[in-house]
Amino acid sequence: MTAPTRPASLGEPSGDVPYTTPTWPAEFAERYRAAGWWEGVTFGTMLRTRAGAHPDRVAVVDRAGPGGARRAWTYAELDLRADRLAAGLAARGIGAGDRVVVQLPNVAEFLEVVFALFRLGALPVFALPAHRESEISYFCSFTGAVAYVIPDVHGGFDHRALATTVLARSPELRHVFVVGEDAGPFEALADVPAEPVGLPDRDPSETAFLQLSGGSTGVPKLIPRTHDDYVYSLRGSAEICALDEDSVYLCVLPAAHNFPLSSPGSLGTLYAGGRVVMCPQPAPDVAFPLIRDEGVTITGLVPPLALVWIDAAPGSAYDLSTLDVLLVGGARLADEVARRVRPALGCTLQQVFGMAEGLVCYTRLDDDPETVVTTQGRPISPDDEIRVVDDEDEDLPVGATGHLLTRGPYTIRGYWNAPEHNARAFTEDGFYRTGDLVRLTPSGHLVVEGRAKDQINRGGEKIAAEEVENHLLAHPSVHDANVVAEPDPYLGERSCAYVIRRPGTEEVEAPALKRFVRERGLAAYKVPDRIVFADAFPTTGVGKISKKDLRAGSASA
Ligand code: OOB
Repeated sequence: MTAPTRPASLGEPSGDVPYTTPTWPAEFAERYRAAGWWEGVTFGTMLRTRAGAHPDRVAVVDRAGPGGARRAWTYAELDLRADRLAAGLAARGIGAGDRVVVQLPNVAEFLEVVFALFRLGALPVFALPAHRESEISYFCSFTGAVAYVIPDVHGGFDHRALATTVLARSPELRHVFVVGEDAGPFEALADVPAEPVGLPDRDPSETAFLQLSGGSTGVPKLIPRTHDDYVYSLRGSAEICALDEDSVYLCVLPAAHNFPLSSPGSLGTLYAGGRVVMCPQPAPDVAFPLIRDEGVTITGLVPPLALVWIDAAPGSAYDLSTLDVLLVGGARLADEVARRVRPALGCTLQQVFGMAEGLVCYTRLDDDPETVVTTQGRPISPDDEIRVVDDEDEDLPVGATGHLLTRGPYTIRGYWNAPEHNARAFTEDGFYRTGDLVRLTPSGHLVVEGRAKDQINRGGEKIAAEEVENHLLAHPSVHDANVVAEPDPYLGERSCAYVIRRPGTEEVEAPALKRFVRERGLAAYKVPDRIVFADAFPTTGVGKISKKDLRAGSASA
């Protein structure tokens, strides 16, 4: 167990939540260093080195200037902005080990903020723009966050109002910083930067940030990633996706998610010295002109968006010919859709099967076309250990479908501050139980066949059934609730809540129940797509509720 260290000059961490960060046993850490996977490079140094090598190349472009104007920051500018923001944050008492919830859309400031925090040794906690009071209050209180970074308004939603509510519920939260034109009652991020102060480089083995797990439990788990492990995954991803200084990556998915962040994502692109273009919305009429105008070479999408782009591209007026590679992942891509990528978009498909906990698999650019459309790739690292096991943790032969367990140089050994959950989510010898059902092909590629975890994968957005069930159960007219996945032609899966009403209470209907859940401050994508009222739930032989039967639609009404 290690706790982040901080220079004495910065004073004591302001959050006093005791926490534990399980890490790699010494013999593994030594092995990963000796093999050259962990190079001892921090995010701070990574950016500084690139800025030194080519200060005038553009690092990040967005359309978030006044009236949607284009902004472009060079590597030297991004580097200086990170230093200046770090200095301003330090002057406000934010320092190493502090947690800062970052909830920003796809704007250049996202990178400025995270690199400033990396340089301070403060830990970004990556929230998604869709998160609301329920999620954000939990992140703030669970991590003891001292600051929360938001846009003013995004997608018509006023994040300042959300921050006001969150602030009232989060005793440790002292600062709200707002990106945008109107900070309201809070401080504008633009007013924070100050003359750079000489900050010592961080220890590359310490936790750099907390990423969110898709989760299958009542509350999301937080994933501690170190500079060493994450920078390695960036390097591996950049190599596999053939990124170089001429690469232009379009960040379409929410920037904080692990896929657009690191597979190869914005950070992998900066690792390679390329250019990140922040895309404010995934719709073709927004993304396609950006591809044409910025000469985008590579991007990443979840399967439902890939389908929308495939349908929109053939008749489109926009020249997409610069696009070399489309990564698709986050949820299973149907083979038939995979086959349509090149004919429609004129680019190479790369499937990616990854998880914020670590392991990322890619099909390779030189894999034969059949492998690319029918598998979800193979791991980044020769030191990624893959086991496919049965229900008793016994290894299965190649080709058999079973539970995927994994361990390696960029897969965590435990969630942040969750010892009890860790005992279930990891084997005694440190393999992460992914909850995915996979089989291995003789070539070592993985095929994702299903899922054993209690989760709904709604087009790449993960919903923990238990989290939604708890919100439903809070309604006075609900006796019991079970949330399961059901097939959806566009999303792959959507959520269906089976609900037993409480006898003798007012008879609640589906729209009111959905509204109830939404008003409890749950992100909209977690609100059940469908609610079915039942008199009883199917049970297994031992009397447990059978979600398998519910998925098959057998509740008695
Ligand atoms: C990515 O990360 P998370 O943490 O949101 O979700 C991880 C889970 C996996 O355990 C698996 O259940 C599912 O998402 N998943 C896929 C998949 N890619 C992810 N299931 C089937 N096929 C795929 N290609 O989703 C993520 C992180 C980094 C890169 C890409 C995706």
